Amino acid sequence: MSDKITLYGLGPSRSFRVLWALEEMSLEYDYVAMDFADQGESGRFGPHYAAMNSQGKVPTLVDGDLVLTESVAILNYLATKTNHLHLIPQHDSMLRAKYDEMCLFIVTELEQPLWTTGKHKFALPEEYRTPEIITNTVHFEFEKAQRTLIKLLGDREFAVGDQFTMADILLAQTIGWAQRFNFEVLEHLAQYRARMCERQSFEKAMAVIEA
Ligand SMILES: N[C@@H](CCC(=O)N[C@@H](CS)C(=O)NCC(=O)O)C(=O)O
Repeated sequence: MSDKITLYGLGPSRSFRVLWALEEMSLEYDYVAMDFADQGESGRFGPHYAAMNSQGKVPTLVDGDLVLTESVAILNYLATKTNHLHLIPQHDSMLRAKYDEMCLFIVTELEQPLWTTGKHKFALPEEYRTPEIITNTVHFEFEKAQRTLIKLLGDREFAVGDQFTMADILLAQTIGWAQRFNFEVLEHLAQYRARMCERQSFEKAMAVIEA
């Protein structure tokens, strides 16, 4: 088994969070771009990939004997592994609580209308898709989540505390997802994302998915 980290991903999807993080940490890794159209043995439902990720989803990260499949768990693992970069608060329990609050808000509130849209546009089997939900409901929910997020962010430069953390990768990728799906993104959040995307690590991760 390779001692290099391997990331299985797909374009700007949630796996991009991990790709960006790997670039931020300057870790060596192999990137495997999944072909979701491949329904065969080497595809996402084939035995090799299914043994690592039983849902056939991305991201999957392999680091030695460790196989991890949830994007936030992967970000937190990598941040802990490279402790010296301070990409996750570890010793200040109040700051760590705010970090957890932000990350959980992003995945349980902000991301959900976006994922509902994805599910009802392409991810669910056709007979389970409900088109009405993605014309109205999701936009109402996303707007509400954005208003709360702006309160959580206050006038800070970063998602949590006073420095860049994995929460910024999570948040900037999620706002980018909303823009890709043509949701109306409030100016404060669009500006925040534009600032985060000025990082070299973002440019490098983009170059990987565009290669
Ligand atoms: N909670 C998981 C969600 C993973 C997920 O749903 N990934 C999407 C791409 S963003 C996927 O692979 N979808 C394929 C499917 O649902 O069949 C995470 O954050 O890693």
